Amino acid sequence: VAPIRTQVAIVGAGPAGLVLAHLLHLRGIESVVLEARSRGYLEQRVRAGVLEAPTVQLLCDAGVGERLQRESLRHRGISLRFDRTDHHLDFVALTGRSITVYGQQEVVKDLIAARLAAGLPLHFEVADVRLRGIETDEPEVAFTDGDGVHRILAAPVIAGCDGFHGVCRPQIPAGRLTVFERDYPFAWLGILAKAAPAQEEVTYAHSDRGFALASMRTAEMARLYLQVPPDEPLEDWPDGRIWDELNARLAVEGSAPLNVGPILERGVTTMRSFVVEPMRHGQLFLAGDAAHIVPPTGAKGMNLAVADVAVLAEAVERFFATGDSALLDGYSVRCLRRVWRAEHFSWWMTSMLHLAPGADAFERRLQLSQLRYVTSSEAAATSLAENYVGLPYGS
Ligand code: FAS
Ligand code: PHB
Repeated sequence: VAPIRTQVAIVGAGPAGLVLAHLLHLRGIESVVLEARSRGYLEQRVRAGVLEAPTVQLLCDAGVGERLQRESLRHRGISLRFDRTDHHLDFVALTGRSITVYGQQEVVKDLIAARLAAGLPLHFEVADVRLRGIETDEPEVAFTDGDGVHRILAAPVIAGCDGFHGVCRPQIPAGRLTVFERDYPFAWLGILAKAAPAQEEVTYAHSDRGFALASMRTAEMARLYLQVPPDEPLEDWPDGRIWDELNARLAVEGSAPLNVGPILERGVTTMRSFVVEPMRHGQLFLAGDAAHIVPPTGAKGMNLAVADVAVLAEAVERFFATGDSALLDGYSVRCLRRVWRAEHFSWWMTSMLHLAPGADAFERRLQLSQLRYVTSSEAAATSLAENYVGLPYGS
């Protein structure tokens, strides 16, 4: 079968791959997206929930923010709970910007719909993806399509948007990458429940029983998380125990108990900080989780993926328009500035809010001092706020 030829081969149809494909299309650059899973799987997978202001701006400017504008929840800030008290941080008052709650799968749905409506190539359920010649000017992606046909996709630029467990990063010779990694001695047990959120805004709780997070997807759908030991078996957590523990950790003076409802989805997410440098090898450019992972405490994961591909789309456009590869050559360094800012912020929020097993009294006092400081000093609160709402691109 003759090779498919395009300008950019995109492996992975998560937020990184789909936003990249759309941004390239707006710039008149052709791409082909290869995705291992089915459309149905992608559109129901519950993951990130909070969009930074720059992410919302980018999606709206790119013409894929219409349903987001209509259906998302716009929040002024977040709450931190500790010392049995609720402390609200008003990001709008502190930074002039707000945050948006809109499930990652909703963003994915909107982008898939836009891609298919434009009749642009997006192959689901591909298998055996293998990169060839990434160190040459004519790299290729070999794969088996959804009908089991072996295909070759030839493109001068390959975008590895296939997530942490993808195949692109591992195809870079080990000696050419530096890995920075930190594992955490806890994980998050997350549930999606058909129950009205009991809090107005996203609420993080630091308690002597451990961390909890009360978020939401809609006015009828709550999204809640509990800190648990790493690889905690789900069967140790029947519904009743989940709700009791969430209530115990989130309770503060005068707070209402959570509304209980059927749990529609549950899972344990490992906590990890991870970055590879550089985010590029030859004509392969890594973006999103394929290149970096943050613990979800700072709600940065999906937002970083979008920020990476905003840089990559501009660099690719310059390359095909003028043959000038300067922006492509600067892609990794430019992305890593924002990546490391988000890595630090996510590590900092995680360290401040979680009760690490074996943490001694000194560490616990430091945590409480930090929590009291960020909720009493305008300077400290502004620092948290500007990182949470999202620093401007390129800062
Ligand atoms: P993704 O992993 O989203 O997308 C990669 C895509 O590539 C997938 O669709 C995958 O099927 C595909 N793929 C993989 N291998 C392939 C192959 N060989 N061939 C073709 N396709 C292939 N972030 C937050 O901010 N808040 C959260 O609460 C949060 N919760 C999370 C919960 C879980 C369980 C996980 C795993 C992640 C969570 N994240 C969260 C982080 C998450 O949102 C990521 O940051 C975001 O999905 C990154 O987007 P992508 O880089 O596109 O990677
Ligand atoms: C979510 O709503 O899924 C969510 C919110 C805030 C986080 C992580 C996840 O820090």
